[in-house]
Order: sequence, then structure tokens, then C-alpha cells
Amino acid sequence: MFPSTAILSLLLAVVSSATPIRRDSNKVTLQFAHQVNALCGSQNLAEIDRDRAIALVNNAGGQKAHKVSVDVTNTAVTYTSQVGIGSPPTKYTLLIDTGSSNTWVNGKKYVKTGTSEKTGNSVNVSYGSGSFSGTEYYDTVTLAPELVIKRQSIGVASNATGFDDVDGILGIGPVDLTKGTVENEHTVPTVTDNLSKAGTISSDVIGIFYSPARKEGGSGELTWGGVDTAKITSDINYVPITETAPASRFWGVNQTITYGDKKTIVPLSAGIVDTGTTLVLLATDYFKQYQKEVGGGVDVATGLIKITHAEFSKLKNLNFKIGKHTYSLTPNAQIWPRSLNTKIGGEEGSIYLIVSDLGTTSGQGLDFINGYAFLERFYSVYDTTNRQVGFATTDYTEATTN
Ligand SMILES: *[C@@H]1O[C@H](CO)[C@@H](O)[C@H](O)[C@H]1NC(C)=O
Ligand SMILES: *[C@@H]1O[C@H](CO)[C@@H](O)[C@H](O)[C@H]1NC(C)=O
Ligand SMILES: *[C@@H]1O[C@H](CO)[C@@H](O)[C@H](O)[C@H]1NC(C)=O
Ligand SMILES: CC(=O)N[C@H]1CO[C@H](CO)[C@@H](O)[C@@H]1O
Repeated sequence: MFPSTAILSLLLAVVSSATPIRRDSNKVTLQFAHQVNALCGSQNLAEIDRDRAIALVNNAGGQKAHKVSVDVTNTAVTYTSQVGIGSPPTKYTLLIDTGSSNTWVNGKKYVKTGTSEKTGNSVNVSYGSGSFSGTEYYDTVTLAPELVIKRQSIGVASNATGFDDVDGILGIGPVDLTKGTVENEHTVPTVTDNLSKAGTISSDVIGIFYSPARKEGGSGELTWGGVDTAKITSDINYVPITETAPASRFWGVNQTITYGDKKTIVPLSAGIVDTGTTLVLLATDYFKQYQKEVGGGVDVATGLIKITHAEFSKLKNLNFKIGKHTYSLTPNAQIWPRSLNTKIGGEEGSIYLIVSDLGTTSGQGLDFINGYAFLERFYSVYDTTNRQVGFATTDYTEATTN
């Protein structure tokens, strides 16, 4: 079932405890721990991210509107949560994905209870190399004791490929990505939409915080209904979701990127913020600009730019201007955590950069992806109600953890 390269290239699996740690004014924060596994497949980290990016671009635009892409299991950083479905709830291990929006479970594992209502509508979603098809049910979904959703539309998969290690997906992308996925329905409300409609959370917003990946694991947390102010060290600055397709279908933003004092690497372009991508990906021509500035060459084993210590000492900030604000990745934030070099097929003590090639040239309407390497330095907020994305600094913005 699972394409073998995909199984082998699963790099960082995130095992969750999903315990709510805080609740105030209609928001709930769930904390996750992550565990680092070695990458030992035939694809390197850069190729895995590139595959996801290509699937996003290909599937998000055009006729196959319901093929919303993204291979959520085949990525370097994956978060899962224990989600209860039914009453009494059965716990399922679901992948948390901001790049897709349907929630579904494997039909072989699904335990029906008194709250399970079959609508009979068929559901189909394609995710790059994986896909599922099945039947829609309404059921009670329990994300945490305080986060219970009655009559949530879920898919019960009769056929799923590419998801052997998990029981399904918790899709927290924008609701538009559900268009055309369920028979007889235009779009189906996501779990976040329903939590907000029911008043369980005061706004249709998710806040995501990560601490940088390191040898002993790291942590991440997802706040439903608002922002965990304990985790941010600045105001949140919001920008509207970009109007440029296909980035506009995701958590897409307009952005320019400069290197050092003024060198433009990425002129004003549309791209996306994505928790399912590990690196920062730039359209090939932009990536080449970056490489020209930083030196080094693309390493065969990891697929990442490898630079010398002398080149590292000259590395300058990479500045992401989003709206009126600039978010800088320091030199340390531009390198792969050195303690994890061997996990991605790299050499101990070498220096690899986290900015990589998107695999397509610019002008596609999705010319960059700010993945985990960016999101572990800045808190991100996904606001469905106001169609905007926000960012703030954290204690890790300028940390030298890598
Ligand atoms: C399951 O899906 C795969 C890929 O779409 C397809 O090739 C296969 O025939 C399906 N199997 C069943 C039993 O429907
Ligand atoms: C989903 O796939 C099934 C066959 O597997 C098909 O009968 C059905 O029409 C499809 N539904 C949608 C919404 O595309
Ligand atoms: C984003 O940039 C495009 C041009 O690249 C522009 O048309 C659009 O108005 C900008 N703003 C938003 C919110 O999309
Ligand atoms: C609590 C709540 O608003 N539940 C709604 C979730 O979405 C479905 C449609 O998919 C509605 O029927 C439920 O009422």
C-alpha cells in the first residue's frame, strides 16, 4: 500500500501527548512532543519537500479542484494528535495538517457508536502520493476534554494509500480545500469552523508554536480559538491571505525576501506557510540567487546547500518582509540543526542550509514555502474568519540552537 520510498523516508515522526495545558477565554492549548527518527530512504530531505511542493502546485489549481494534494506522512516534521471519535470516544492517531482540510479515519479502525450518523455521501481526497476514498459520517470528535465537536463531518476511509503509520488526518487548512471532496456538498466545515460556530472557541483561529528540533526532540503546541500569549515576544502582525492563485487556496501570503542589507532574493511574490514542509523552499531562480550570495554547493547526500565554516561566519540575515513587517532568519536559523546532521544523511560537524529549491521556476503563483524551519522561529496564526495569517517573534527567534 504505502509506497516504499515514502515509508523509508519518513524522518521525524512526532508522537503526541495532546494534553491540554491551558484554557482561558475560550481558547485551548494542546501541547505536543516530537521525536526524531533517522532518514534512511532513497529520497533525501530536499527531495521529500520538493515532492510535496510539486504536488501542492499541481493539484491545487485547475480542473481537479478537489485534489488538494500534500503527502502529509512523507515529510520530515509531522505532528500527530490522539483524537477521540464517537461516544464513548475511541482514540485515533491523526496527523495534523495545515495543507489539507478534511478529517478522516481508516474504516478498518472506525468504531461506530450511538453518535455515528452515516450520510452516505462519498468522500475522496488526493494528497500527492497518498489518497483516500470512503463515506461521510457525522460523529462527535473530541480533541480535548474542552474541545468536543458534535456532528462533525468526517470521512470513513474504505480505501487509503500512503498512510500506514497513522489512523487518518486532522485537516486544519482553509475550508475551501474541502471543495468537491464530498458528494452533494459544496464545502464541509472543518473542525475549527465547527468549534467556532458552536461557540466552543471564541474565534475561528489557530495559533501554532514550535520550539526548534533538536536531538532530544522538541515541542510544539496548537492553540484553538486564539493565540498563546505566553509564547510570543511581540505583537502579532496580520496580513490578508494572498489573492494570487494557487497560493490563495492555502495559508498563502505575499512576501519579499532580501539577503543582508539589501540584496533582493525574492521580489514580491505569493507563496504559502505550511507546517507540512520542513525547509524554506524558493522557486529555482530565487534559490539560485540565494546560493550565489551564500556560496557552497548542493550536497548530494542531503540535497541541501553545504557551506564551509568560513562561509558560515560570513552568513547574513535572510529577511522575510510580509506586509509591513520583516522577519529575519539569523545565520543560525538558516542552518540545519548540527546535532541532527547524521539523521538526514549528512556529516557530523558540517554545515547545511535549510533554504532549498522548490523545483519550479518563479511566476507560478506559489513561489515559496515557509515551512517548519521558518515556523520554529516565528509563532504563526491562521485566522479563517478574517482570512488572514499572522506572525510574531518567540524566545527562539534569535536562539542559536542549531
Ligand atoms: C484504492 O485506491 C487505489 C489508488 O487510488 C486504487 O488503485 C485501488 O484500486 C483502490 N482499491 C479499492 C479496493 O478500491
Ligand atoms: C469518489 O470515488 C468513488 C469511487 O471510488 C466515486 O464513485 C465517487 O463518485 C467519488 N466521489 C466524488 C465526490 O468524487
Ligand atoms: C499580492 O501581490 C499581488 C501581485 O503580486 C497583488 O495583486 C495583490 O493585491 C497583493 N496582495 C494580496 C493581499 O494579494
Ligand atoms: C456544532 C456544529 O456546529 N456542528 C455542525 C458541524 O458541521 C455540520 C455540517 O458538516 C453541521 O451539520 C453541524 O451542525
